[in-house]
Amino acid sequence: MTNNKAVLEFVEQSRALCQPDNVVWITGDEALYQKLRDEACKTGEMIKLNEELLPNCYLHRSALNDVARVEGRTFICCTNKEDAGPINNWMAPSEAYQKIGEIFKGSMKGRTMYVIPYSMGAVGSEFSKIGIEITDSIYVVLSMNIMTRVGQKVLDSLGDSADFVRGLHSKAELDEEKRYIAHFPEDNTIWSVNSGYGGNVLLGKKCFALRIASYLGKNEGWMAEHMLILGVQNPKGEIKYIAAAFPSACGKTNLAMLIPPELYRKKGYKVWCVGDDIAWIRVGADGRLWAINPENGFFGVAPGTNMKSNPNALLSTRKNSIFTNVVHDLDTNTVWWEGMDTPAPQNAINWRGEKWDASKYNKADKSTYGAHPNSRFTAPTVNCPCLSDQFEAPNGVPLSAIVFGGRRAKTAPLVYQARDWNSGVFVGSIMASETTAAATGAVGVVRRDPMAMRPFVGYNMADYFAHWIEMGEKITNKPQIFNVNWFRTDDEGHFIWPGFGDNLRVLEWILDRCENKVDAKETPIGFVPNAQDINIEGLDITTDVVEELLTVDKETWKEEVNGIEEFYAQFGDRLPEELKVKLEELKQRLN
Ligand code: OXD
Ligand code: MN
Repeated sequence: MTNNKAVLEFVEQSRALCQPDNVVWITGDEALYQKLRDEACKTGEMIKLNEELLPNCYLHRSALNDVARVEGRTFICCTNKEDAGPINNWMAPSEAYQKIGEIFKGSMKGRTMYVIPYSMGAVGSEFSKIGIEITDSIYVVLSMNIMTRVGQKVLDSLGDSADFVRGLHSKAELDEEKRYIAHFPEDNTIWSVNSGYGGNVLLGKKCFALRIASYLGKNEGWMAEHMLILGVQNPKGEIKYIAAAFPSACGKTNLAMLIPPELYRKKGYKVWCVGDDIAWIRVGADGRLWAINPENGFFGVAPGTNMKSNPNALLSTRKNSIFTNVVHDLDTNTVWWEGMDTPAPQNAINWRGEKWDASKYNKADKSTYGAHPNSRFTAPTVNCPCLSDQFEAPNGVPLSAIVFGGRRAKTAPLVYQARDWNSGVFVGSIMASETTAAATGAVGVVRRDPMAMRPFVGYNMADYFAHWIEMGEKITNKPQIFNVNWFRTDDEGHFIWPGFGDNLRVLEWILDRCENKVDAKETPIGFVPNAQDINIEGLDITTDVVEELLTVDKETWKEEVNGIEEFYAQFGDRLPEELKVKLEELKQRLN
């Protein structure tokens, strides 16, 4: 396995603390994975699905109280409370090690402890980083093998370096009251206990690739972002890359795997997916920004995924995948979820593991759902029909544009471009998403979610804004920054823009702007398209409707400014001067 002293020490310390019956190293050996799958099926932890229809696919059910990320129990444990900032929960490292250490003590008695060496990013690339996750969950071992690059090759690449992220996870008793997801950025360490939910326990993902990595990026001069990466290929065969940040439930996976509208397909447009959730971004030797997707799989929300909304995502899950908390169709031994474009199964088990009667389904009553609304699939990226051939490129892909977005019924236009880098940072910092009751048009609560990183910045959010501004000074060949809003509604609360594949029409304008091929109109918040420059050929909407989608209403934005001021106030003096200036400038333009 390895002679790396730091790794052996970490494994030994974890063994002494958690007291497992035995220790198994995950070397990448397929026979071992198969043994673990068989064992998980024997204990009921997983169910093997129909080998012909879903080869090497498994169904897993989590504990009923353990179905989502737990932001309230997620902590940044750095020495000074101020360094965690006003958005994060904070615990002193000594207190956290003591308190959570007590919970880990003996938590693996009677169980096996698995040691998973994994790489975020292609093994051996300069962009990549290594982690060791220790866990008592076979589900975690098998899911990490889908989501990251795992095994002996990672240990070989690490050599005798101590530069790896130490992740310790135990399901313990899955006790909600004792559930902690603790990050120690100063020690390159993550402790996760009493959960089995992916976002809390697949430590390479949110914990490492965003929270710890954002802290590393701040210190090392790069960025870890909650962004998809896609490539748009034009009819000339040129591919331009875009990274985009959206809060949950705003269609990141759908955009990353977009299928161009027929009109565009005929012309020769293609969209290639590099990643659907996380981007690690650096300044290249050419002064441009280069991005990799550090993951090796998709951890997607199942409900709503179907052959119309996102065929590429659905097709990605047809082999070597794990489904969590979806409906089990007993007749075919396959899976189903709400929003699947096939009839609900008659003989089925719901996510809770109970017999499920599809005829009682009522959208308003969650207790009648077959699949949990946050049920998931874990699928290898290689399965994705539109995976970019640059997915494994060690240095990633060059970014032409960065796109922010949220769900706003009224405020934000379909698309606008920031004036310059710092204006773009301002646009990202004021990102927000609304909970809208679309049917009545009622505007819900606005949650500020800067750069879609609210739950994922491993340090003070104000310092994170400052880091974005510092990065701008280093990028000599800057990408343009945009904001999109696919979710504008009419007075009856219906979405005006068709969305999905037709979002390519907006990406086309974005890329044209990056190359100065198209004019724009100046507004108080930035540049919006001239309505005739958004291609609506073949759509059921008129230029007037596009005009409406692009309006920037001053009164609405004055109200928005109040919300921004309130949000900014919590950062006090730590908020970068540059952003205060941008806010003042916006206020002046609105008056
Ligand atoms: C999320 C996810 O919660 O990607 O953002 O799972
Ligand atoms: Mn995400």
